Amino acid sequence: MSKLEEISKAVEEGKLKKIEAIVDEAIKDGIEATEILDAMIDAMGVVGEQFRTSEIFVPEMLMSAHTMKKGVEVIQPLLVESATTSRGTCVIGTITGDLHDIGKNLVALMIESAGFNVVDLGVDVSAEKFIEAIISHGDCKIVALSCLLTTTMPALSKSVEGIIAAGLKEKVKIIVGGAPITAEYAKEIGADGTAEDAASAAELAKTIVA
Ligand code: B1M
Repeated sequence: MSKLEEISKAVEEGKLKKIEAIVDEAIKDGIEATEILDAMIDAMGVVGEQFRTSEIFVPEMLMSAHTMKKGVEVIQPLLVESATTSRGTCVIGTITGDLHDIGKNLVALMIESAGFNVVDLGVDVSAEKFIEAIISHGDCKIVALSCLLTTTMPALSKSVEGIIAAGLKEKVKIIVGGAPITAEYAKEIGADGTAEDAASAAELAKTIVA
């Protein structure tokens, strides 16, 4: 089995204690951090499918999530390039009712790497909290909202609506994303853009404030 296959298997099986050592070995073998990340993301796709078909349940899904988070911690320094200039602040969070944060954390990491100061509000973030954070960070240029559940898409729409109603559309660009979010939906709810993955979100952040 290749190192990348070992990494995928460890995430799929939630081998929290083993992941650090396997990822370390992969780095020593010269495997790129982005390849390691892709292997872990693919593994989470497998886990999602197993959950959907009731082969596994929430506790197993959670162990895989913890394992992936640990793996990401190991490669994090290799993913983040040190930015020389500050492009302003990006406030980021996962919306009300939604506890998924692995994708949001990757988006935060990549946006930071693109030269933004990132203020991460965590998960289950209300419209009010997003608004407060935008106002309290004078140089806030972007607010990034992550949403992973179809059931929390209405909360995403409400948050965007709230940010616009608070008169903040002139101050910040609103970007939204997460597996169920399409470009059409982002436009429909009044966001300035969306991206499919963390690297594209960072590219979008750079171009949208330029
Ligand atoms: Co949940 N879950 N989960 N879950 N979970 C999904 C999302 C699901 C698709 C699984 C499935 O059924 N196949 C499904 C949603 C179905 C739907 O809505 N259509 C689901 C469900 C149903 C649930 C619960 C309701 C299960 C239950 O309790 N019965 C429950 C809800 C809890 C809640 O949030 N209120 C739940 C709980 C959990 C855990 C807590 C166990 C755990 C999360 C742990 C954590 O995040 N700390 C979990 C996990 C791990 C998953 C899956 C397996 C993996 C998610 C993940 O981390 N992927 C997921 C299945 C799947 O995704 N295939 C699933 C890896 C990550 C890198 O990708 O998050 O997509 P992702 O992020 C990507 C892009 O989406 C994008 O970039 C990221 C990086 O490339 N992106 C953005 C994300 N945010 C962005 C923001 C942007 C731009 C791009 O701009 C701002």
